[in-house]
Amino acid sequence: MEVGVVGKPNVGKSTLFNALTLLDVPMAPYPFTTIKPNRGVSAVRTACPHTARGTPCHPGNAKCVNGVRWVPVSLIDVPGLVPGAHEGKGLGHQFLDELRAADGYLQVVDASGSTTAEGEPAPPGTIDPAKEVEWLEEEMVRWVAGILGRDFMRFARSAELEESAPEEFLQTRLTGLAIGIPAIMAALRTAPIDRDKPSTWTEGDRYQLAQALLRSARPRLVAANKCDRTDPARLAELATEVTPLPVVPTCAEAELTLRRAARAGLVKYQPGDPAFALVDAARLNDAQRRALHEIELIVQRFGSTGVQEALERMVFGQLHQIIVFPVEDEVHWTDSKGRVLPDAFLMPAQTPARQMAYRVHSDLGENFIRAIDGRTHRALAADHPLENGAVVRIVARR
Ligand SMILES: Nc1nc2c(ncn2[C@@H]2O[C@H](COP(=O)(O)OP(=O)(O)OP(=O)(O)O)[C@@H](O)[C@H]2O)c(=O)[nH]1
Ligand SMILES: [Mg+2]
Repeated sequence: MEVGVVGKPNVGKSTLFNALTLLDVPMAPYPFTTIKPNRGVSAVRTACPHTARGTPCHPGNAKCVNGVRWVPVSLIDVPGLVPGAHEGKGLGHQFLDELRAADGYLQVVDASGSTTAEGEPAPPGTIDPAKEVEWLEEEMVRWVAGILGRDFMRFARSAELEESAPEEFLQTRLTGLAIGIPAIMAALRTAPIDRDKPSTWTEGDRYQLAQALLRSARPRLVAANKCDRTDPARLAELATEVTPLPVVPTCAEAELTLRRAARAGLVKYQPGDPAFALVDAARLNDAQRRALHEIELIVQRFGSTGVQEALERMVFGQLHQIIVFPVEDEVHWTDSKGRVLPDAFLMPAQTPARQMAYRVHSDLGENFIRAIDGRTHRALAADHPLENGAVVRIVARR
């Protein structure tokens, strides 16, 4: 699972990325600060099942803090995309290619409207963030339509000669994007084309197909960043204007400061918390005290900095992921070494039990006999769809 942090230059992508990963990639108030993609790991929260049992857990891959499990999610922060990126402007091709493997896009916009399309500063409220959302979709659609359209007639004719199914033809043309057959079938239904005659698909048809494919296979969420400098009425309008995309107001700068202050032991704060507390006010200098007071006002106004919420709405709401806890002993919820709930994995909602077994280990998938639900102790068949928070033992042939 990888989420791409995307948008035009200078909107706060790297600040949001640093806040979410606690890495330290360059950030600055001018465009093209990021010149090559940054990869890092963040985490989303879920209630740890250990709390229901009253026994402590022994987390391996996903730490547990006060009954909250933090499950890893990969992030990629790319350099700012500028108009014409799909034609290679501002190295757009290269950066878009880095996004091929991302499962969804968190688009950061400057909600305060003070950054131009090229990332230059502008007076607040003069640039429309809704247009930015529209524009990025168009760039991405043109990029995918461009991949599809390369040497199109030759490929289309040979697909017709070989009588390839249109979904397979499309999947092969877009291999690097790893789009599944169901999404391709859904896209094919939206375009008024002769499905079996790709040679008759016009440039417009290919654009429409690319748009439908991106919409279904690469969900987006808008982080309305710099919300600290944005009129609340404008935030509400933005949410209406970009419907059906969800919009989460964020203050990446505040989140980064809080996470770093928490790491330094200056404040008590867990990402996503609606408040924070000073550990020892006497240790702070005046500038730190003022900065934290400003952040307190932002957090009070919005309920949080919005950054953790944006990632979680992306992962759970847009990408429909659930968290599953594989165990080797369904009674004690332990692995072979007696560790309670050692792992927590993200997977698509309704993942069949056998598919989950493959995720844990390919041998477990291949030799799958049945799964056992750790709560009800019932046997689950290979195709049983798993639910969020499931504790599951896989029984496999040895
Ligand atoms: N007021 C305010 N400023 C922010 C916020 N988030 C980021 N910034 C500032 O916006 C500027 C740009 O931040 P970056 O994180 O470098 O932006 P970017 O989108 O990664 O920029 P490029 O890499 O150049 O595309 C910096 O001066 C940040 O401090 C925020 O929530 N509020
Ligand atoms: Mg950057």
